[in-house]
Amino acid sequence: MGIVSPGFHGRRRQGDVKLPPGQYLTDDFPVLSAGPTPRVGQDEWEFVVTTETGERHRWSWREFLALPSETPTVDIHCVTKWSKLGTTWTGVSLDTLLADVETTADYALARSYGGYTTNLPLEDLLDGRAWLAYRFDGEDLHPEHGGPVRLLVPHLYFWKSAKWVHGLDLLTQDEPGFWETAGYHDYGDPWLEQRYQGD
Ligand SMILES: Nc1nc2c(c(=O)[nH]1)N[C@H]1C(S)=C(S)[C@@H](COP(=O)(O)O)O[C@H]1N2
Ligand SMILES: [Mo]
Repeated sequence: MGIVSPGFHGRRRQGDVKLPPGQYLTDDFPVLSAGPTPRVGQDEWEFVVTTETGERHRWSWREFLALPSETPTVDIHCVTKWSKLGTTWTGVSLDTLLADVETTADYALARSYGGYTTNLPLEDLLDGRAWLAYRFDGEDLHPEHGGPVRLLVPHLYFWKSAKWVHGLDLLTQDEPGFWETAGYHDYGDPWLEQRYQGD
């Protein structure tokens, strides 16, 4: 015991960590919400995808939980400059949810209970890059962190990961959401430091 081979890929040491530009590490899990925390019970929660033709696909909590889940471990990066590494979630991949949704849309607008919205290209929700997460660190997702269900899109700044997510509008034209309308970047790639419009 005690010998770690050079190829060991377990817990990353501080010196090995590559953070996006301008970010610092935190072990805390800060809460960032633009308004009060909506209390959405699992029984009333539903997820609704509305396509560009107005077709609606909906999942109740029960139907949602019956879908195959994944347990991704990912790094998250907030535009206020904290990053948290190796966070583990349980959720349903958007690939799974959108598998039978027919669409030619290029954009998505996520809608949350409470009115928050955020936009992203539809392709950024696909190919194993986005989940509807309902557990964090082995426990039901806490309401402050978006429970019962939040969007998790770790390759973009964390404002794109809509808490208390209620649905997705699939759109043929990009439509800015809450923070994007307020001057934040339309796409928000942390590695390109796309914090604000014009970055
Ligand atoms: N519905 C909703 N989702 C949201 C927000 C919000 O205010 N409302 N804030 C965003 C921002 S700016 C960040 S950094 C993360 C924060 O998630 P956390 O509170 O779980 O850390 O949620 C994002 N999703
Ligand atoms: Mo944020």
